[in-house]
This record gives sequence, structure tokens and C-alpha cells, in this order.
Amino acid sequence: MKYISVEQMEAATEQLLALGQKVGADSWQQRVKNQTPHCGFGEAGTCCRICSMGPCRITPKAPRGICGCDVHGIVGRNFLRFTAGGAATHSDHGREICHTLHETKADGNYQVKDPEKLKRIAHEWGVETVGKDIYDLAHEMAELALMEYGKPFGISRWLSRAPEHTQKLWHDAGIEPRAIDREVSTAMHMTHMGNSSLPEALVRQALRSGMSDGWGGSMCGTEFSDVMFGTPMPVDTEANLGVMQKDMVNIVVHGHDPSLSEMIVFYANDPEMIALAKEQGAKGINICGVCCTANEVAMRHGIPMVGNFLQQENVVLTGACEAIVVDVQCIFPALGPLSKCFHTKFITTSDIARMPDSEFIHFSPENAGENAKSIVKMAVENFKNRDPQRVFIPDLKVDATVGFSVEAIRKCLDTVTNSHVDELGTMKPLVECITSGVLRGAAAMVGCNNPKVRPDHAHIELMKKLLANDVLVIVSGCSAQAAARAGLMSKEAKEICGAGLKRVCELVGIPPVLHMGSCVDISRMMVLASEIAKDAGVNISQLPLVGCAPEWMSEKAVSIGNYVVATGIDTFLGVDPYVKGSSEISDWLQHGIRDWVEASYTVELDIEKLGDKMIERIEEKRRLLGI
Ligand code: MSK
Repeated sequence: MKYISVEQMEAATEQLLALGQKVGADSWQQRVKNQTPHCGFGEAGTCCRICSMGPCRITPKAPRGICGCDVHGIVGRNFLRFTAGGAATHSDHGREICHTLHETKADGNYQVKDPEKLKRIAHEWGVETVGKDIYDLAHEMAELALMEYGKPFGISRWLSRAPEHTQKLWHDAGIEPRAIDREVSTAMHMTHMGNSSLPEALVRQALRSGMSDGWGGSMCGTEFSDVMFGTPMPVDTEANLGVMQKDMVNIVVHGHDPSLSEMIVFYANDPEMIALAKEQGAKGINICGVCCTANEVAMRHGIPMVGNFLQQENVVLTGACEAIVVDVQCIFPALGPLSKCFHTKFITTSDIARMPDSEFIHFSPENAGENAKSIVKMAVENFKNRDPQRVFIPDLKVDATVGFSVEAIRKCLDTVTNSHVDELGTMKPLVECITSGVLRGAAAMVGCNNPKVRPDHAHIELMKKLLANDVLVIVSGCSAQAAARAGLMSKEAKEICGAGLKRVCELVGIPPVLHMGSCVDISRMMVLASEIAKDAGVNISQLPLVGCAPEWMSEKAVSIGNYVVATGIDTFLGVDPYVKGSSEISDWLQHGIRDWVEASYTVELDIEKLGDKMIERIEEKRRLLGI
């Protein structure tokens, strides 16, 4: 199969839902119906419940809460708290990675797989590397990174990666993040009863809080994951529900932190476990991924990607899932009761994500090997409990090439020019393609699925439109999976591109949609934008580059949006961030912040128009640059 349409994916879902109904399975589709219509106050952001005098809801008759806060203060506080939730979540993921780095040992559960990257970061941070044992260096860097979360003075170390102009904008706007946790605490403090209600101040802290994620916690997560698990390089894989295999033990890994999935992948390849699977009557063990964990293991090991956020229930509905093993974030509690309708074991592993109807196996760097092995064993031994009559794996599967870290992109470009500017390669060929007009620009497509938008449709249709208009697409998170599952990450996808992009794909040997990883890896995109701007000799905000989250749903996505826009990249949303109740907050986000960071948000719920606006913005930037 070359491409898979949204209609084909929807038809498969319908078949799975029908089978689910027979065994009494609940579904998100049904729960959406139960929850519709949604609360209008919640949707507009005009309900305040930060103290117990209310909840206060703003209406024309009641324009102020009991404390006297107006609608703009209420919407702004809600927006800031939403951002803080996302920043805390991503950053805590990054913190866990730093702790894991601190546990690395030559003969331990986790090793340093990219020592050169570790040394590069150490040089950036002014840490001496000469004559140091690599594990001593790893532990020293882990401690320094952990200090980034709570240091009493100074600003994030990672900011120095941005062009000087951008750093100055951040300084002048007062949005340079200090310690990562401090920006989340400040956000919570500012929004406590009796503190900030001034829209400008709330929006400013929302940007700063987002910055502490993208240029703080997420960057720690991405960079030190690369150090431990290897910096992604292009690798072939497959995507969509058809990657599950009828005659194999299927273990689905879901969540975000690669510390768990890396170990599961390792033990699934253990000859002892494979022999055990064969004893149980299976041909072997098949690992596949859901959500951002899928991105993590696909880009480092070529593990197939079975589905994104709104596909997580489908995986269990196939009846062929022996275990769905989760760590943190974006996991439906629905998986507990749903797994009970089948033989599937729903295994939770983190104190951060405890859920009813799951088997909890606590996972930590110290017990990782032992526990990963017992999880794999539990899944393998569950194969005999599968009911073959209940197995239905939709015949949908396409090829994908994934794993375009910044380092990988540089290398690919370097191969074309053969210039070997330095050992790390160069962005210059990409700049030349954009300047000459062969490529019109680039779009960073990110974010989740949301039942408010036809799932995957917005991601896929927008991408096709951008490709046809010679816009290179970089992707991460569930947007990346949408692209992979549709066939847009295969090298053949060049056929649906405009002539210029097609030529670039042929020359460089890349697909037109470049997979940059999971949602914490949007920090990679910030580094990429910084490097392109430096090589082009312009500001990030001048680049014909836009960001887009057409189906976003989580607090993390709002935090991401805030740091992307704060980096100078115009950002387009297909779902309103609960701010339409305040003309002032909407105005700050869609216009006012441009004076601080040279970029702003556009919210457009009509996907066709959203695509047109993104292309218009790219063309406008080209005109302003005179290219
Ligand atoms: S998993 S935050 S649904 S991208 Fe990162 Fe997907 Fe959104 Fe979760």
C-alpha cells in the first residue's frame, strides 16, 4: 500500500467499533456524544474556580466575579494555568530523563550511546571534558541539568543556542525563563486568588512559562535522551494498524518517556523471551508504538508506529494486543475497562500515571532491566489467552522513513553539497533552496488529535496542500504519526509534491515530510530554526517558516504554542485555546505579542482557510525578504 486515506482509516475504525460493541466495549466516540454539547463557559474560558467563593461565570448580567475580576482577567488566568500545566508536564519528563542520565553506568541498565553529543553539550555549558571518564561527565551534566530546574539565579542555559537577535527580544520582553520550575510556580502564584488580573502580565508569563518548557525542560528531555539512547538518524519503518501481527505476541508501548520503551524493546529481542513466545505458539514478539513513545522508538529502532492519540483504543479493539504498556501522558483511563473486554493486559509503570483496572509495575532506572523483562514475559504468557475469534487487524500498512534529528538533517544536506563545512554539516543548501524559490518555505506541523476536528483529516489534508505548494513539512508528536500512517513519510510521497520540493526530495533522498520526533522534540525544531536563521543571516521571524497545530488538545500543546510563537514563528491553531470569551486576551495572542517576539497566533477553525493563511504568511515573508 502506498497511501492510506482518512476514509480508509475511518472505515477500519467503524469495523473495530462494531466488534467492540459485541463485547460491551465503550469508546471515545460514544463518550463524545455523551459529553456534547460542551459547557459554553468552559469553552470560552469564562468560568473561574480558583477560589471557593464561586465558581463565577461571566455573563452580560454578571460581568465580574465575586472578587471583581473581569472576563479578561479570568480568561487570562485560565490560559496561564493551562500553559503552566503543559510546561510542568513536559519539563518533568525532561527531569526524569536527567535522573536517568545520572544513573548511567558502563554495565548498568542505561549507557551513554552518543558520547560526542554529550561532549558538545558540555562545551556549550562551559564544562571541561578533557581527560574525564564519560560516565563522570554524564553524571556531572545530569546534575547541572537538574539544577536548571531550581537554580536561584540566572536564566536557562539553553537560550544561548538562539540567534543573538532572538535572545535580545526575549530579554527586552522579560520572557527569558529563569529556573524551569520557577516559571511554573510563578504562573501558579500569579493566578492565585487576589494576584494578577492584568491581561498583558498574564500573557507575558504564559510565554515565559512556555519558554521554560521548550528552551528548558523539553530541551533537557530531547538532548539527554539522544545522549543515552542515540541521536536519531533516518531509519525505515511501517505505520498504521496493519503493523500488528496476527501470529506474533503484540506488545504496544504508549506514552512518552523512552526510558521505559527502550528497555521493553531490548527485552523483546532477548532470545530467551523469543523462545518463550514460540513455546506459547507465537512466531515471535512484535513491539509497536502509540503516541509519542511510538515516535521515540521508531526513530531510534525502526519500531512500527501503530497509531496516534485517538487510535489508542483501536489497538486494543483488534483483539490481538497482549499488553499495552504505558508510562506517562496522553493515556486514556478508558484503556483499563476496555482491556477487560479482551485478554489485553493494561500495564501502568509510573507513579505519575496511576489508573484503575491496570496492573502496576513500578519502573525506575534502578529496576528497569528486571521490570522490563517481567513485563515482556507477562505479555508473552498472555498470548495463549487470546481469543482468535475476536482478532481483527485492519489491512492498513504503509512505509515510512523517520528519524530526522537536526544532526540527521545537517548530514543529509551535507551529502548533497559534499562541502563538509565541519563535522556537523551545514544548513546552507536548505537556505539556498528557499532563497532560490525551489522551496517556498517550511511548516512545522505538530500536536495531537481532537474529536472536535475530524481526526487526522486536518493534519493530512493540510500537509498535502503544503507539499503541493512546495512547502517542506517537518513534523512531531501525533501529527507525525498522522503523516506516517497516511504514507506521507515514504520517499514515494514526493509524487504529490510541487516540482521544486519533489526535486529537493530526489536530490537529498528524503521524504517530503520530515519526522523530528515526539512532542518534547519540538525543541529540535527550535534549534533547527535557530541554525537556519544563523546560516541565512536573518532573524528567525523573517524565515518563511510557520508552525501549526490543527488538532491540538492538551495543556502541553498550549505550552508548545507559546514557546514556538515566542521564538518568532507564526503559529496557526485549528482549535480555540479557550480564550474566545475575552477580546483582550485574544487580541494579545493574535496581535499584541508581535511587538515583543515578532510573531503571533492565528486561530482558524476552517481547515481549508487555515492552510491558505499559512501559505499566505509564508509568501508574505518571502516578499518582505525580497526573495
Ligand atoms: S502524544 S500531547 S496527543 S501530540 Fe505527545 Fe500526541 Fe498531543 Fe499527546
